[in-house]
Amino acid sequence: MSITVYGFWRSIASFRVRVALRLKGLPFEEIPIDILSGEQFEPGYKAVNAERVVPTFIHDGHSIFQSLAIIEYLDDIQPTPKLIPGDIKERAYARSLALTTIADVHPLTVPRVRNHLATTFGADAGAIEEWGKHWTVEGLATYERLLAQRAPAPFALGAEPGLADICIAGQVVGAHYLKLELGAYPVVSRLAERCFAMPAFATSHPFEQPEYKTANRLV
Ligand SMILES: N[C@@H](CCC(=O)N[C@@H](CS)C(=O)NCC(=O)O)C(=O)O
Repeated sequence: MSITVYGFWRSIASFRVRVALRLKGLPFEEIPIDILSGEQFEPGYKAVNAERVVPTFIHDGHSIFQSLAIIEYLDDIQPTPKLIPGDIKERAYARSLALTTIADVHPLTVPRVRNHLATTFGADAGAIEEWGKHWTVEGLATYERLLAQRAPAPFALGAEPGLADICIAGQVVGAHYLKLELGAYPVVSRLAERCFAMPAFATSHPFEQPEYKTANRLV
């Protein structure tokens, strides 16, 4: 089986896919697309992913985009360990926790939004950073409220990490970029610590990617 991921070291959506692949023990090659310098808009990449975002996942020549769709596909082609529960109520809960960041929070902080704030509304670097902090904190606070209603045991849905944990850990990665204090989100923090104690999560963290280590940059 051949797996290629077009991704970027800093991309939280790419992080989600890297973790899922590593939890499943599936080897892959990652091709970097620098979304900060605009490589996602180049014609060559448009042919790979017409949405012009990362990640794009290629399995034996078949292309899939959107991290949630990719992780669901991975659960289909490699059923163990299962990242999405079989029980329909649990599955819906896992997807709900996942979509909190995938659909509601993370899209507010991506480069195309930050660039639009600068070019259309004249936001300077400080204002854009505040914007990112605001939505990242909103995401953490939302997860803290949600996890207060059903405590992780020890992961969001039970004994093993899955889709929901991957997404919550990604939200915490956003906090790491912005050097946010996590003390106000103890349940989220403990869950993230549990996740990042696992090699699949730790080695997928943006700060562990070779491009980050060489460039040593945050933006
Ligand atoms: N919902 C998508 C998010 C895709 C996305 O927005 N990716 C970001 C990086 S995390 C990107 O490529 N942004 C490019 C841009 O904003 O121009 C997923 O989960 O895969």
